[in-house]
Amino acid sequence: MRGSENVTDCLFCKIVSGEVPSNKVLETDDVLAFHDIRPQAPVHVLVIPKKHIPSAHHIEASDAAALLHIHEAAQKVAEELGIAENGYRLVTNIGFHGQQTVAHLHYHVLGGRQLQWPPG
Ligand code: D5M
Repeated sequence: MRGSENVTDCLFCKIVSGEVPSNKVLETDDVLAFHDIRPQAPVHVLVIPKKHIPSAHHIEASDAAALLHIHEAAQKVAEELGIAENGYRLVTNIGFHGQQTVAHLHYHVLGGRQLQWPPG
C-alpha cells in the first residue's frame, strides 16, 4: 500500500507542529482535532494522532493507546459540538480507492444533518 509520504512533507504533521495553521477544537499530548477546511456537513472535524501514521492500514499494536485517545477525542468533539445526541459518523479513508488524500491517519467526525448510506 502506498501512503508513506515523507513526514517532513506531510501536511498534517505541519498542522501538528503549527507550521500550517488550523482551526483547533481539541488538543492533548498525542491527539489533535481541528475543523476540516472543506466541510461536508455542518460539523466536520478531523481527529489525528500527532504521531505520523500513514493510514489505518499502517496501525500497529504499539499505537493502541493513541487509538483509544483518538476515540475519546472524537466523543468529546461530538459532545462539545452538539452532535452526539442525534448521532454522527466517524470514518477514515484508506489509500487511493478509499479516496484518502492526506497520508496521515485521520478520522472524520461528521454530523449535524442526516447522513446518507451507502457512500459512493
Ligand atoms: O481527507 C482529507 C481531508 O483533509 C479533506 O476533507 C480536506 C481536509 N484538509 C486538507 N487540507 C486541510 C487543512 N489545511 N486544514 C484542514 N483540513 C484540511 P481524506 O479522507 O484524506 O480525503
